[in-house]
Amino acid sequence: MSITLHYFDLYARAEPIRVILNYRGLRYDERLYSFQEWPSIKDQFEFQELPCLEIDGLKLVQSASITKYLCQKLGYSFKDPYLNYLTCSLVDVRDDFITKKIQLCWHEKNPEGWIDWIRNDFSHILKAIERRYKHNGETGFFVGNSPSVADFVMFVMLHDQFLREKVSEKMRPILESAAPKLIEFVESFKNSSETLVNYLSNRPERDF
Ligand SMILES: N[C@@H](CCC(=O)N[C@@H](CS)C(=O)NCC(=O)O)C(=O)O
Repeated sequence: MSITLHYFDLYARAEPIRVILNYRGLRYDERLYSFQEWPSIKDQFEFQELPCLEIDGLKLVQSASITKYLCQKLGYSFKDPYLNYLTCSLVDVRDDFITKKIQLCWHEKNPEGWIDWIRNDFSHILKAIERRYKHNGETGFFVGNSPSVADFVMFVMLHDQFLREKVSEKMRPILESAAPKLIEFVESFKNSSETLVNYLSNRPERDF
């Protein structure tokens, strides 16, 4: 299966896609565009935005839909409408989160405002996410007993924003005080895939 991910040199909206592919140990190529060259190539993509994933002879766009497509294709999904809703609603939570981060950190260049927003406005969402995790019985997964798109997007959001080495000194205490069970989830999910652990130790360090 030939797979190519088109994006910029960022984690941002592409990282859940990379994490799913690596969790499963799938090989893929990446085309990372510079912001200088982007205007001359954006017409090649349906909504003139990235990420785009080429797979199965298709050019898929819209990051949340790409993650759901991949999970369905790889067997990380549920047929039951309610279980499916439980997974997709967490995809929406992560989408809101990354959209807010892009607005504050990228467009408004206000990283301190971003941290304040997490402390003051996002803590109650972290608590609600933790309640979901506990309600599922702390199985190591957010829904049922197997990986789903909910785990991939929550893993990326929690690991990259709060726990990875570069940010953990400042950010880990916020998560520890609001929703400590989510730290256990991140550790357990990471260690459930050797190829994911490998990817995380070898991926380029990116600020965003
Ligand atoms: N809803 C879209 C948003 C995509 C989006 O805004 N992508 C940004 C990068 S994160 C982009 O392509 N910016 C370049 C542009 O709009 O010209 C998604 O989730 O894929």
